[in-house]
Amino acid sequence: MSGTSVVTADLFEDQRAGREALAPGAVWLRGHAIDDAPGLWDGVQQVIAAAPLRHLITPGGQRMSVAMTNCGRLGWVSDRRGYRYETHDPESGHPWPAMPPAFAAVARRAAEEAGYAGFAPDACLVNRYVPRTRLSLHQDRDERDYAAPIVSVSLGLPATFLFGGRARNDKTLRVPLQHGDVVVWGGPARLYFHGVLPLADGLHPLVGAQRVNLTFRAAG
Ligand code: MD6
Ligand code: FE
Repeated sequence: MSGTSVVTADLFEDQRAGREALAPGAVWLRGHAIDDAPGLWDGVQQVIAAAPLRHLITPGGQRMSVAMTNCGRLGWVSDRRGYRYETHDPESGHPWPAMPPAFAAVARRAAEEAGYAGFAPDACLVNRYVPRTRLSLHQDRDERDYAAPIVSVSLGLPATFLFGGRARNDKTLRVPLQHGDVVVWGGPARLYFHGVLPLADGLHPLVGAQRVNLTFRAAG
């Protein structure tokens, strides 16, 4: 996969420290959720106790290497019938666990910081990566309304996030996401292709030998 390293000079940089524009509408907020991370991590434990992580099957029949679950009114699911949001966990038949209040507060604050005031997510997709897990280039386009941004919070091991463009084979930036980083993504970049390179080995003091990514969406 071709790519360009994210070095400061490549980016349109804002005045504020820790804030880098990836494209019009997409902002990387370095360390924005670092103080919230322990509380978010507690919430992740509660969510996965109620709705265990699982490897979904793509419509093409492949088992995803990322393990996923959800909280909030809607949850993202994939199976042979396609990708969609559902109110109930298909594994248990129960509604997805409620979104912990701290989750929505962090997502709302990050969105506002990025220029998207009033973000009210109804879905939080929890993605768990262990070493060698990757997420191939994709667009997030199963939400009903693309006016709202997506807010992505990284916990645990670092990962290289690939940030492309409108077309699948557009050049990609490589964004080194760390524990506590947030990416807010909307407007003209809302449908840009993106993915995650295979996770490297490591041990994070809070999260262990894994990376957990939370993506908040206004899905329905
Ligand atoms: C991840 N994130 O970082 C995967 N999608 O683990 C995504 O696929 C993603 O970070 C839409 C917007 C932001 C993201
Ligand atoms: Fe995505």
